[in-house]
Amino acid sequence: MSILIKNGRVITADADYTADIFIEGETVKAIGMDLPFNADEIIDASGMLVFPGGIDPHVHLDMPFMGTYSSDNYETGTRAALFGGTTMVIDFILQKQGNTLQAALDEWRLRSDNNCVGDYSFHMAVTDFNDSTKKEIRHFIEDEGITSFKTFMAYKGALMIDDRQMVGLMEEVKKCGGLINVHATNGDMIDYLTQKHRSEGKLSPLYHYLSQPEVTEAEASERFVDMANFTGCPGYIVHLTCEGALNAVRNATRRNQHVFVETCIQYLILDASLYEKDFDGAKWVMSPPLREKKDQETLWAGINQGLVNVVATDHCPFMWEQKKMGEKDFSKIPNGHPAIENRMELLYSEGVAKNRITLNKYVEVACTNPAKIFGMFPQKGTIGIGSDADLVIFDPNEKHILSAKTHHMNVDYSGYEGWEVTGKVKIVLLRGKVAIESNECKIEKGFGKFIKRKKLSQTI
Ligand code: DUC
Ligand code: ZN
Ligand code: ZN
Repeated sequence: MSILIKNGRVITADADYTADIFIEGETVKAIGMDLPFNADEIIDASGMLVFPGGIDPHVHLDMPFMGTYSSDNYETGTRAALFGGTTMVIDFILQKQGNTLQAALDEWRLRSDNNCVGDYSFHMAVTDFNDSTKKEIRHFIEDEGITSFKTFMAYKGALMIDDRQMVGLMEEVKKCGGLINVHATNGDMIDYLTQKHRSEGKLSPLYHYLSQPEVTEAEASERFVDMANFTGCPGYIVHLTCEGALNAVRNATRRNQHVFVETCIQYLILDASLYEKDFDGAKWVMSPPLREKKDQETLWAGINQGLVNVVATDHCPFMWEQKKMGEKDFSKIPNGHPAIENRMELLYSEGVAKNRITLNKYVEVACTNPAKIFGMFPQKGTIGIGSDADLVIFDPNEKHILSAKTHHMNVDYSGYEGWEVTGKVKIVLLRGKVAIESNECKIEKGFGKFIKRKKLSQTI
């Protein structure tokens, strides 16, 4: 099967030109003006932008969490991702405390294998680092292609590890050529503030926000950066939200340390005033919480300064009925918000169309850097000869409205209901196959492939 995409404006992290793209099988075979190839299918991309497929390296599908499961499974979640121009996701496996990493991988595979529509990989969350976990790390990096290890400095009593475990894990991961991802917030402080608010009868979603002030994230980010510096282990801070935390990373650059930083689309465009809407605020109960307008400015600037490297989602949807588990107590609201389908269009509309970032920067943070940092470049994350033909054909001018009535995520509300966005994903190709066209998904569950990742480079 071959496809010729004609006359698109091809955008990569470092180039912008008009060309044809010839695809044969799963990969790009040629790029150039007026390519002289016959193809089984021709797509006219005149007036359109052509991006590499988006990569969202932070999603939680079908995940057991806070007494329930996130409501998108591997089929609905990866399909919704494709509708929004994201061709690959990296999901999280959670080790159960007292169990092995292998047991967790086996459990996650039962839910994910043969169920994905789009491509996927896993990070391994280490929630119990001990002598036997230590022996499993090399196998994951070298044999399973799972090269990044997630740690939680919060969720005390459930997922959190202490600094002793963190440093031990960092030493081992560094030795084996992997990377540590971290949820960097101070779990003890958050636990104290949460219990204090509950004992004072302060139970609305607003107190979720007030239990996780900026200092809890700034402090933990600084501690993480220091431990990464001490051990020499490559580090990646997930869902960084605020000025204080970014300053910790900025300070580390003064000693020539680089820590990778991810923010999520919601932290760039939503703010904490949404928690003032009584229980409706539960739609945006996530950890860390939304912050202030000044933090949004810091994060946009951080992208342009090269301090923020990736824009992901932390997609972790729950139906409204599930959110209502915390109607009488904010600490029981399942944490998370749906965005897997909206990330690429929102980032274009709020970032590129509003002149906050360039087109090249857009591709860099939404496609290329996730592929580079997580060991998939140049197979993924760019448009080049030999790369997987994961492509998004995008109309930069079409305006449309986001709504739960029209989205494909398995969740009955939208965090962006009624938002008008400029720019629309029109056609998506995944490994040379048309996956999305005319607002329809053309591929089935099982098409999505597990992508084994390489060891990580420490530079991007
Ligand atoms: N934060 C969330 O909001 N949901 C899932 C896990 C996390 O860290
Ligand atoms: Zn997290
Ligand atoms: Zn997460």
